[in-house]
Order: sequence, then C-alpha cells, then structure tokens
Amino acid sequence: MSTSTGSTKLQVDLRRHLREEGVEPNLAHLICELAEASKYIVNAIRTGDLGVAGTSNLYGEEQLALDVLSDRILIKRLTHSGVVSNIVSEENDGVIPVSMDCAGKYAVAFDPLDGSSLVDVNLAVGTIVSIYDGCDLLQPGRNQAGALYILYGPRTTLVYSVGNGVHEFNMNHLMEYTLTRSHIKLKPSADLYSPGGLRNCYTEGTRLFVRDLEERGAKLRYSGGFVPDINQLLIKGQGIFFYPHLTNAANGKLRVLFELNPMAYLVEQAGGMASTGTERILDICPEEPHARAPVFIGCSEDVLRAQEFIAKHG
Ligand code: AFP
Repeated sequence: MSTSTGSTKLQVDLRRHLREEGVEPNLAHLICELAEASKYIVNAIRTGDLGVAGTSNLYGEEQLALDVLSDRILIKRLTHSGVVSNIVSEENDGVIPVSMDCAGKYAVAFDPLDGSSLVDVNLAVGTIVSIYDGCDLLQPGRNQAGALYILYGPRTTLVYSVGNGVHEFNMNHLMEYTLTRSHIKLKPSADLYSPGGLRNCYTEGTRLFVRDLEERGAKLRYSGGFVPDINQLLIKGQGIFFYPHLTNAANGKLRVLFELNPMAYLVEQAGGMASTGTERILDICPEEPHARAPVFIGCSEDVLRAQEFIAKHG
C-alpha cells in the first residue's frame, strides 16, 4: 500500500501555537477563552437581530443590540475562566470585579464589538482586547502582558501578541483558529493612509501632514472600523491610521484602554509606532477607564513625520 507523502502542511491551531511559544499557561488559557467567545459573537453577527437594545422581538424577548450581546458573551466567558481578576468593558461604566485574588490572574479591558454601527451596512467589525498581569487596568499600555483583536469580516481572523511577535490565525470551517501568518512586520514607510475625523476640524499640522501624504502618492483607505483599518496596515505590512486631535475635540475619539493601547501594543510589536502626535500611546497613564486620546499609528517614519508637522504647526 503506497503511503502518502503528501505535502499537506500540518495546521497549527491557536492552542498548540501558544504552547509551543511557551506562553504562561493562565495567559494561554485566557486567550483561548477569548477565541471560544468569538465563536458565539460570529454566530450572533451572522444570524442575530440587528435591532437596538431595549426593543423586544415578536416573542416578547428583549432584543439585544449586537454590541450589548457581544459584551455579555465576553463577560460571561471571562468571569468563568478562573484566570481573570477584573474586567473593564467599553459597554459598561467602571470596573467589573471578578476575583479579589490577583496572583496568577489577568485584568482585561475590551471593546466587545468595535464599529458595531457598521454591522447593518455589512462592513467588517471587531473585538479588541487588552491584557495586564494582576488586577490593575489603569496602567500605561507599555505594561500590557498581551493584546489581541478578532476581525469579523469575509473571514474571521484573530491577531495576537504577548511580546514575542504578532501572529494571525484564521477561523476554519470547524470554527478552529489555525495559524496563517507569524511574526508580522511593518515596513518603515507607508503608501496607504486612513484619515479619521472630519477634515474641516483638522489642525494646521494634520492638514499639512495629509497634504504631504497625498503629494507622496499615498492612497486613502478608510472603512470607519478601527479593527479592519488597523488589520489592513498590519497584513499589508504598511500604512498609517490617524484619528487626530480636532479643533472641536482635543482628545480625538478613540479610547485609550479598549482601542489605542491594544492596537499600539500590536503595531509596535510589528515594528511600527503609535503616538498621540506628541507622546507615545503606550506611555499614557490613563486616569479613568473611558479616557480618549488622539492617535497616529502605523509605519514608524510616517508617525515621526506626523509628529514633526504637529510640533511645527499644532
Ligand atoms: P462605533 O463603535 O461607534 O461604530 O465607532 C467606531 C470607531 O470607534 C472606530 O472603530 C473607528 O475607527 C472610528 O470610530 C470611526 O469614527 P468616524 O465614524 O468618526 O470616522
């Protein structure tokens, strides 16, 4: 009987990757629990009502908006994981205490469904997660133990880092995550840019930065979803996203804990950079869970150039 010497490459699933990378077992368990939770979120997006929270369906059941439902799925999963101390969610005020015992546990901040307003127009949305050792979540992003996002697009992908490179997994037909890219790296310079916020509220520095990008022939790619827009620059290996300080919003729009810190961690792990325009995102000490900050994130040379324009022109 001939034996197949087929060249089928053994698929590395998420759990095996975390084990082979030597990831601390409780952290590995936490990441796997988040991956499990994403399966229910995928189903909710694909099949759930798109109604708004507080309405009821024809059976009289309370209808949950997808971001509220996603939030509940994640809180339930993390609360029962046995490795979480505290939770902060973009959908809830304040900290959700899970365990008084911080030893060997992790504090988790997440945006359960970032870009949820895009679901009803069938654009990609995502879950963003930031992880710290112990109990405290109001720390600089530089102290994160890890970060990840799950992108619900034409394919469902999970991208994570715990400080040893950025790795992408694809959800297969069995809803298992298998490795598709490892040690993702950004080039120094971008020819894609994603400009958030209203142009007529840009400061002179940002306006001149955008003009410089356009004069260098950069292409505008902006979906309105932070997760797909960041995923695009990571997977293409180049790009810069910004949601800057605006004349009517000095701190821009995006939240430090749930959006900026995790994405800044991932992008800097990939060799890129993330700045408010004047300081590194990962150096910010957030004073409250819903603190916002301006952001320029992506290829390092472009972030540095943005900082120069802002230093000169505001
Ligand atoms: P929603 O979660 O309210 O849809 O906002 C999404 C988001 O926070 C982020 O995902 C986008 O990058 C940013 O807002 C888009 O903001 P604009 O709609 O102002 O461009």
